[in-house]
Amino acid sequence: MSAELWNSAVRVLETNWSGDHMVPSRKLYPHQWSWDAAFIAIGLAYVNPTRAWRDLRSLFEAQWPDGRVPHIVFDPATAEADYFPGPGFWDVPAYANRPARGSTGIVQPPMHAIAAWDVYRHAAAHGANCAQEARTELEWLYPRLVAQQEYLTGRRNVGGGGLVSIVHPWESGLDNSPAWDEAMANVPADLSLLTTYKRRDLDVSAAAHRPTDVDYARYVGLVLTYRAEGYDDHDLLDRHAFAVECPSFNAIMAGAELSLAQIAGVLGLAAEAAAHRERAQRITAAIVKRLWNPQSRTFHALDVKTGKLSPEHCVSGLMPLMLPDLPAEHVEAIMTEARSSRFGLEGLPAPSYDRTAPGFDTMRYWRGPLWINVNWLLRRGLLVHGFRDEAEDLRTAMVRLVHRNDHFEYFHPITGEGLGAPAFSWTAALSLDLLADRSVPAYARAA
Ligand code: 2M8
Repeated sequence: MSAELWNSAVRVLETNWSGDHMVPSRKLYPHQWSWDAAFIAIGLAYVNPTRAWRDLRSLFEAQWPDGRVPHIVFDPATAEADYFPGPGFWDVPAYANRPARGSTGIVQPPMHAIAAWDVYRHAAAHGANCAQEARTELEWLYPRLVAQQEYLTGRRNVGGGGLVSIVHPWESGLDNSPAWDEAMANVPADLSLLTTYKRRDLDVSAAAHRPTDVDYARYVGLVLTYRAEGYDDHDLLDRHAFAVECPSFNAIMAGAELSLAQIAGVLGLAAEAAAHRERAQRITAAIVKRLWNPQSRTFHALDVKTGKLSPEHCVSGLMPLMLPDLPAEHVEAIMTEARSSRFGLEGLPAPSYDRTAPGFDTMRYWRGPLWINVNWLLRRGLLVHGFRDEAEDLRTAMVRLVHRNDHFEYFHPITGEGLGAPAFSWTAALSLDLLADRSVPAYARAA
């Protein structure tokens, strides 16, 4: 099974390589996506570290002068009609040496430091040349990764409590999650926008899997207001209709600081390494303070505009498990939630949304189906806190699922059937990592 899965994953990554970057899927997502590039690099490191670095470099070459890393870098060779919302819709001005309309103006979770550190660790296994290349790439990336963190902790500290606010559900990567429902209900839904702008996702995938038109009208409206201000972040709390602190995004922020600490250590920057570790602790403490609900005993998304926590139990609530400084009480609570009938880590990996909720939808994306990337993060959390058996069960469940059902974008949370785009890059890349890497993160707590 391992060799078969390995070879099929390598084939997917070969097919989806576009010269200097990887597309998530040839048909549905024909450009480069930010957090996809990070997950992809982690797996690509085993088979072609040069491409893994190239993918990360392509993305960071499109970094904005203010430090933000755009959620999509557009491929100029791909027609506007091949993805909506495309470059013309985002209408991003030229910056640095990049032409206008080269990217979007929003971000995605900063997974890249975690990826860079993993690629670096694995590159050494490919011999001296790859180790030298890894060192050079790490040096190039480090200040850019730091600038990304500074943008997010600075301009995006909309709530003032030390956490990042996302200003669009697409920034979470968990786009259509019920975690945003309450906050999104306050965003105007102008359905007439969908006569001006045509959705393309419905041409290539089933409507039952995708967000509704009302959701899309809100998505489009939020971009239009952000775009109208030149994607400027001043007074977002008053000006912008959506500002939410997501437990998953912020856990990745803190995880990135821990990886930056490792990277700074390798680069001989001891004082910076200590500062990164401190920042990780501060973000962890802010997640506990701001996003924990002692009644539901899980982490929720916080609507910064209303000050209310979302009532929904989503897989994003389990993500703070990846943080080594999470207090024992919260670790235990996440484990209870992860083992419960809501997310039940039995046989199949965890679904994106509470199985027991009335709105649990086995087909609609991020409202029930299960994803390999979030389960990969969950496994990391299990390893960080010494839950070796559960981590191994989850690893085998993911490997078995992909082997049986192929490299789909996401999977049916009851039958395991592959859903969404086939030949999906991060599923393939993370399968390679799941087959190859049994190591525990360096900052894991002693078991
Ligand atoms: C999905 O998001 C895009 C918008 O960014 C879409 O629905 O068109 C999400 O699953 C997101 O997490 C992912 O990065 C992207 C590309 O795989 O697809």
